[in-house]
Amino acid sequence: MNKKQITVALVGNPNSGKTTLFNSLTGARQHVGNWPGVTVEKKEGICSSGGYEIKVVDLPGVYSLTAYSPDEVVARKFIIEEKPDVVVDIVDASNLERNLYLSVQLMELEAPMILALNMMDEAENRKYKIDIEKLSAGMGVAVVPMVASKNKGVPELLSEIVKIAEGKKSCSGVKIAYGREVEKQIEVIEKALSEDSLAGKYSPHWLAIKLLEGDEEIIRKFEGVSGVK
Ligand SMILES: Nc1nc2c(ncn2[C@@H]2O[C@H](COP(=O)(O)OP(=O)(O)OP(=O)(O)O)[C@@H](O)[C@H]2O)c(=O)[nH]1
Ligand SMILES: [Mg+2]
Repeated sequence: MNKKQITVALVGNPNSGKTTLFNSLTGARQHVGNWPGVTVEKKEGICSSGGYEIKVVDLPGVYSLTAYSPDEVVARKFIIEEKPDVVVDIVDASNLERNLYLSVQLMELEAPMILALNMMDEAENRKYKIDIEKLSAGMGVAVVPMVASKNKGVPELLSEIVKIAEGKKSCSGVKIAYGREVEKQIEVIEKALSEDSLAGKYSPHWLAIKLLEGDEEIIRKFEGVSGVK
């Protein structure tokens, strides 16, 4: 029987536990190389759950999805261009506020995502109390508490991954509002972009935000395209 396939990307801040989770999910079924064109490590592995063969990709650790480092470019390019079925955002629960900055940027990409709230043991040691349901409702995504180094939460995460892949759960998070003035400008740019060929591949809304931010990689993509400078 041919197994159904899902691609899952693991993304998160450096040291949030991505590789620990990757190893726990994929065991020996993994290989390591470099991303095309850059000497940034590329790790891929396979696992199975709920009748699916799940390809897991361990993306480089990043604090944001701007284009300042090859790591950030690799991570966001994979999410935008390869369109993984599920993006697992690994968040260090003992550093929640700093880690959620990347989560918000992922939500902007409108990728189907799950928040893996890792290092719950560390958070508990520090007596942090995190209201999982409130966090999930506020972000508009599933939140799975985990201790990846002890394989805790891994079955629950796999079950959420399968639910999203089967379309049983909405998952791209709440829409970020930037205030009336900025939203107005986003809309103007978005409209101007809607005819552009890049807008087929990237979300026009996201492109508009990046152009307003002065994102150099995105500006370069538009150079030479008439009408947008
Ligand atoms: N206490 C605790 N430690 C963990 C947990 N998950 C991972 N670690 C440890 O945290 C450290 C960093 O984990 P990694 O898996 O290497 O983190 P990473 O996100 O891959 O890091 P980069 O590849 O540098 O971005 C390791 O020493 C892990 O053993 C957890 O849930 N609790
Ligand atoms: Mg790693």
